[in-house]
Amino acid sequence: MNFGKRLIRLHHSNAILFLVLTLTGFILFSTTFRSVFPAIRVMIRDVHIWIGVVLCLPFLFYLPKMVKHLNTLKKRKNNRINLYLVLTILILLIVSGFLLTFHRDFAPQVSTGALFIHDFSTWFGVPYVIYHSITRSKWFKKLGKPAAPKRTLDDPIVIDDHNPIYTRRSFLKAVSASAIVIVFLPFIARWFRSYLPASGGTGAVIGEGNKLKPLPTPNAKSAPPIGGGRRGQFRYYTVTEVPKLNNDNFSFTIDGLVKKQNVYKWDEFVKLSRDVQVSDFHCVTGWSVYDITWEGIPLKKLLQQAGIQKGAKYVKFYSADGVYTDTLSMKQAMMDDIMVAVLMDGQLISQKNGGPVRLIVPKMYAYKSVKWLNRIEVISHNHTGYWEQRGYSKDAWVKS
Ligand SMILES: Nc1nc2c(c(=O)[nH]1)N[C@H]1C(S)=C(S)[C@@H](COP(=O)(O)O)O[C@H]1N2
Ligand SMILES: [Mo]
Repeated sequence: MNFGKRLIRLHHSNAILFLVLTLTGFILFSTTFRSVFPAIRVMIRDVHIWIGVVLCLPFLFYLPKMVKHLNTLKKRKNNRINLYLVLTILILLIVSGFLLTFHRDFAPQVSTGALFIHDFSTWFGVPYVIYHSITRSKWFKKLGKPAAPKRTLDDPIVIDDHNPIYTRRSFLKAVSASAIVIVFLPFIARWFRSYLPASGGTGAVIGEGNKLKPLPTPNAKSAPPIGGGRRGQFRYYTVTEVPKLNNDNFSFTIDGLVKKQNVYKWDEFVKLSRDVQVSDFHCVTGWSVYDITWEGIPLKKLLQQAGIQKGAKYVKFYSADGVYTDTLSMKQAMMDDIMVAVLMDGQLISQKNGGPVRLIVPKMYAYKSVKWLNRIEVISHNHTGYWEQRGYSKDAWVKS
């Protein structure tokens, strides 16, 4: 088989792989899909990674032939630009994909950067590849005809049907490019906005769909936040509908193997004395938020006040969503920086962020940090949390 034919074959197999990568990538990225196939989420991630690896192989075979290929493109500037673009996108995706796969072995800053590059090259690469495959297809080439008859240098330049200012092909190219840009622009804009600093954080108390009274008065260390305000953006995750909490349906229970069981209503709960701490927040999918000032009740304090009974080995956390749970060993639960948090950067934690009350376990990946926390149960036997049941590692420690 000659080089050209092999290149075309390579294109077809790569196009299919790229399509599957785009689909699995979209499922992994989308926050709405978290509740759709939670059981196969880890499998989708592994498929995504392995297809990425498979896509590297033809690329490696191609590299030694690249010089030869470039020579055939000497007179075709557009094709050369296309080649460089595609190779740049591929290299960015492969390197950042590699770093994301093994991000637990690196500092969180590495995955923050890798995730940005992976998203960035996807948001620009996918529309570009779609454009490329449309405008290079036989179907499109047929549409683009008839081409103008070749002019010789002596002919006067006449603009007519055969020689329009824009050929039909370039007109169609412009149309497809604009259509693709129009479809993708809102997504790209939304993704890009998530990296801009949050607006409107002026110390006002926000709760969105949650309606709770009285509102907690922030500690002096919270407003203004001693951490200086968080850096980075949360991706709001939920595996259920977002629960709406108000004075009637809010309760906070501490029970199980404790000496004093307790069920707090909101007005009692806001009276508990709170501490302030600054910590970072890491999701195992690669994003982080840094220097968040949390105000809440240290878990250790709550447990000590309740009094631990003999035989108590684990602490189980429940969410008001009725589905999500996680556990810590008693020793882990006694770490000083675990917090039952009520305020973030001086504001009531918003509904989609897990408010009014969420758990914060700074030293572990955030799947431990149960949102809409409404019950703490001290137990004797281990319980496997929501995401651990679905393939997440039982070891959630973030490497420091
Ligand atoms: N109840 C509940 N808590 C949850 C989750 C969830 O889906 N439901 N997702 C976890 C995961 S994987 C992460 S990364 C963080 C996300 O917190 P955020 O939505 O406030 O960014 O919440 C954790 N706690
Ligand atoms: Mo996460």
